[in-house]
Amino acid sequence: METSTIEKAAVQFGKGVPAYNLLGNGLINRTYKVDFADSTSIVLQCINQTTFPQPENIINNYRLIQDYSNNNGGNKISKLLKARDGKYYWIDPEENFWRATEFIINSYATSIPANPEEVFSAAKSFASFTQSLNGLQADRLEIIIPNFHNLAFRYLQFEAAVKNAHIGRLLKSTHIISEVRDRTALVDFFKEVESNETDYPTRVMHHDCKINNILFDKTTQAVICPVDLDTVMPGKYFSDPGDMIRTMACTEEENSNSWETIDILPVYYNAIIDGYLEGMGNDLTEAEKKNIHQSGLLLTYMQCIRFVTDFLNNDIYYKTTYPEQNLNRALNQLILLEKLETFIKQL
Ligand code: GN1
Ligand code: MG
Repeated sequence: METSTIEKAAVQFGKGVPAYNLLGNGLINRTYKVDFADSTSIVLQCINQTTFPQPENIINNYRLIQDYSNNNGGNKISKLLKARDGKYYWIDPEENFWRATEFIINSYATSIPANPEEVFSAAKSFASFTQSLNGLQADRLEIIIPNFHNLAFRYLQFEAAVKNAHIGRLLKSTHIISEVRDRTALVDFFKEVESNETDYPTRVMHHDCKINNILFDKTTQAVICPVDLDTVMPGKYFSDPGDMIRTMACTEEENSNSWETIDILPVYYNAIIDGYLEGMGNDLTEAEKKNIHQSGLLLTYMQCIRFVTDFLNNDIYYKTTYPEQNLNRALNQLILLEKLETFIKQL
């Protein structure tokens, strides 16, 4: 994206000359940290409208959560900023959708947890985000991406991609395809969760609980708050602990091709479960507590499916930096899933 475009967007949300840097390593949106001459800083984001066809829904949900938290002494989130025209977003002449939040000073995010304490407090923070919103009816939130964590739907997308794939891509994916097909019991479990509102109530879930979506305080290393609230919407219990297990309890991140060293870190795994259960307090049902260990399986399986589906579909969804990256990501997630299955059996 051109410098002038980013600068034009930045000045909508702050005063003076902006300097910016790319922030984080998201696979969908473009995010920048912008520093203004008056030493204020913001997080500026250009929303990918292929993934988010109605970006104003992100704003609606953000405002609903922000207002609810402010009025009910809820958890802190970084403040959504108004553009010069008074709206909470700005559309540039090329129809790009921009929005901004305050940059919380003295904060940092990390891609790799430094210790189990960090993992525990991240898990507790994501849980208490959901817990503190339990008085907000989940159905008041917009469905940002329909069927986002609907495993049955993702499975159908996968089978459709297999059917339509180019032969070259299909041949490269055969091992992953057959391993995915061997595990449809997870899809059945998902269907049970989806259809049973009593045991598995719909809650406000974050839906992208990676460690780099938590801000920590540079001085105290304490958690400040979760960020990247674009996919906050109604969901089921497994999404957030599942994504944490997938991304924090592993020795290698999802882009790693070090197949031999992909494994589960038991201490981090336990820190996630303990932190999540503590943060949710008594809100989890008996069925959710009993099936908490299914969450990592569901999300790792789903992410494997989503990556291989995108590879079979010619890489139309996730950003890639080399030709077979989505295939490698899928293999990474499959290996992690196998390790997770073995690990869970001995719990
Ligand atoms: C996407 O863009 P990012 O990294 O925040 C994706 C998540 C996946 C993740 C895999 C809207 O998140 O669901 O888990 O990539 N977000 C969307 O790294 O599809
Ligand atoms: Mg995200």
